[in-house]
Amino acid sequence: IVLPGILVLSACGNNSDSNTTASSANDGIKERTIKTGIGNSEAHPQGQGMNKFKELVEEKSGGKMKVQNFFDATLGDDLKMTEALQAGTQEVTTPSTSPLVGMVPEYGMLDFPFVFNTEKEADAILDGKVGKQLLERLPEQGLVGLGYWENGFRQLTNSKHAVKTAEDFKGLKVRTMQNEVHLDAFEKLGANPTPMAFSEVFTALESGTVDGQENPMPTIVTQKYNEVQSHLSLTKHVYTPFVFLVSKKFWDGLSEEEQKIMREAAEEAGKFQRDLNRSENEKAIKELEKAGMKINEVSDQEREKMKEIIKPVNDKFAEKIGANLVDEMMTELAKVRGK
Ligand code: TK8
Repeated sequence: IVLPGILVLSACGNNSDSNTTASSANDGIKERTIKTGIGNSEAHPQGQGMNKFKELVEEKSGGKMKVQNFFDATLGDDLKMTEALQAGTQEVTTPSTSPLVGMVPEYGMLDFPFVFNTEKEADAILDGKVGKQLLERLPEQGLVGLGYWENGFRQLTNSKHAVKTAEDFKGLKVRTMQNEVHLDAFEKLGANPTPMAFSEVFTALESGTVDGQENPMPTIVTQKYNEVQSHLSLTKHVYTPFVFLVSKKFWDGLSEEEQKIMREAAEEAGKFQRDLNRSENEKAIKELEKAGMKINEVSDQEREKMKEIIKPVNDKFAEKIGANLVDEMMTELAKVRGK
């Protein structure tokens, strides 16, 4: 009676021993707290997406993995939070790719104005081979990318006049993201660009440090830029994404099961976030019109002119970034367009 008992016990001991020593990365789900931060408000589709991520991680981990969301850049702006991920003092952030070009220069190709015409085109590139290659540049920077969420097509607001033609950009002081491509493109159009972190934008508009800014509709409406901006021009000049980032230091300590939970939650919440973001566009325009903003469309012909003016900027950076990857993006885009 005693012998079999001992055998069973020692077998158990051996098993759990080899589990913890040989590969602790495989032993289930631990109690963890995941601190996330974003620049936008909780009401923004990005904030709603983070709430969805929290819900999914907590559900999939049976409540063991807890997500703590911080909004409104309370943990810092995109660049600062990304650096905190590298240092391992914050676990997750979903910044715009644009301010990350100092870490991954290749992300600059997503900043080329007038490259994507539709969200479908953006999805095809970001979820396809090109987007994946860009994610592969992240681990050497201490970051793990779990895919792309949507910031969206950027539109221009300002306090001076309606921007209907390429000439109308002349002399406008415009806040841009901290990104060389955006800076050069606005300069080429004759505007006076000032790069600035996101959390400083409202005050800069209010004080008149800058005349205008550019962001997708959900941001314009949730940041209440209409309180300090009279004109909204639907320039749709560039599509910029968010990238879902995890600290590599944190990621490497997770078990396979925990990594799977994070991956699935980021992806599912991302689908939810993109849908929500897209449904907000029309609503936001109506709301801002009601709030008294003067809104104008920009004709395709004028957008074409703007594109021509900016072309040398795209060409210059394509060479800097690596023409091969840019060519691959253009070839993929042509396929999506059926050309
Ligand atoms: C939020 C930013 C913002 C971006 C910008 O952290 O800076 O204008 O569009 O949404 O990523």
